[in-house]
Amino acid sequence: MKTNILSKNIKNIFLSNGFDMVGFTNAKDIPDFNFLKSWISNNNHAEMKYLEDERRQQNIKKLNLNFQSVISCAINYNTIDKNINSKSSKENNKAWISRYALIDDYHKIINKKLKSLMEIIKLDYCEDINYKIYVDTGPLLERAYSYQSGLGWFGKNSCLINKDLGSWFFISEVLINKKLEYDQPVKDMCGSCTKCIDSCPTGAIVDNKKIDANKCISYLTIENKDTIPSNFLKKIGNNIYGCDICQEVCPWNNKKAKIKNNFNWNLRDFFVSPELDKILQLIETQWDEVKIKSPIKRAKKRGFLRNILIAMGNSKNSYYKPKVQKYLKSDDKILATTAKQAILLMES
Ligand code: B12
Ligand code: SF4
Ligand code: SF4
Repeated sequence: MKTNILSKNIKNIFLSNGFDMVGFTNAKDIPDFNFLKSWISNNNHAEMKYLEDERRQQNIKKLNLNFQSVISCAINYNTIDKNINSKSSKENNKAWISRYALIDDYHKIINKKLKSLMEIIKLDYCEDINYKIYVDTGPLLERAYSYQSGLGWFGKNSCLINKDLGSWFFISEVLINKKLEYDQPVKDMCGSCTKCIDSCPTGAIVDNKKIDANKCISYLTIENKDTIPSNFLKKIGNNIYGCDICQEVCPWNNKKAKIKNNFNWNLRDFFVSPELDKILQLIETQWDEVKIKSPIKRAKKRGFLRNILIAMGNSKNSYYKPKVQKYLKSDDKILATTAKQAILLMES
């Protein structure tokens, strides 16, 4: 099949089956490999050792010599009104859970969807297509390829932003052994804005487009398996799972981002601005059910409880004190230490 026809067919099939953007780029060396190398050597990746895998810094031809193209896809997950979370951030009895974690875990859903679409393409158009799918599931610099495929530009907060969708979208990639009609990167539209840098509570945006994960609330509340370092306790505020602040303030999300209707990814209402005592009780008593198909399982029960205790401390509401004090005697050292930290926060 001719390159232009295959390209058109792939785009049509993806766009009519739940993807909001699709773009293509070729297998090539990109300057981001060097950026990643120096980012890692400066320990900006904190304890995320998996990011050191050198395949992330290499041309995709090193994975398989036959790979010629990257199909980059995006799914808009902007399911809730933009003000819901922002309002809750100012109410001290409420918690804030990142938007992407309010719905089903994207990894499995997108992987399955891509696999079935690639099998259709194989069957209908191109039997000898070989492919490999990435949805945050392997060593691939996903944002860099999506940028090369024209899906958006790197905001100063390092998120990929599109002028219609803002940055509320998941990305995924399919590497294939076929040439396609390639797209071009889009222009950086941040201009002189610095809202994300100015709003980041922990100063984690250390340079234009550069995050120090050691300071990022998303890292501290999800990936970090230890206690929260003392200098970040207050700054974490009521963020109990991930952080959306540098996206919430972005004008491309505030004014222009499309809301996705009829999105069947099981929005968990009980995660939208939950009251702190309700979410504590839910996690304490129903973790095994709540974690099913949810991205929150990544923090594990202990990590989630740790984050809630800190948010209770930051609320300074003495009503929560007995709930926190209960953990002072926990056999789990992380939770016992966190309870101490939370009481100090409450009393400070
Ligand atoms: C590790 C990781 C994290 C870490 C580190 C984040 C980071 N900025 O590096 C932590 C845990 C902090 C994190 C947080 C979040 N993450 Co995350 N994360 C990843 C992951 C697995 C790898 C990212 C990575 O390689 N980082 C290393 C840095 C160096 O690369 P980068 O972030 O892509 O940044 C590029 C730019 O910085 C650019 N660049 C900057 N300056 C310069 C200068 C030059 C000269 C050049 C050439 C390039 C360049 O180069 C980099 C490489 O292209 C990706 C999935 C994947 N496999 O790619 C998801 C991913 C980036 N995360 C995602 C999301 C949604 C989030 C959160 C919003 C979750 C949340 N609500 O809490 C936050 C956002 C925080 C933020 N502002 O980035 C989405 C982003 C979607 C989008 N529209 O951008 C991804 C793509 C997952 C997905 N498949 O959809 N994440
Ligand atoms: S996710 Fe939060 S902590 Fe991380 S860079 Fe953005 S605003 Fe800062
Ligand atoms: S807040 Fe401003 S600087 Fe930051 S990503 Fe959005 S447009 Fe760019």
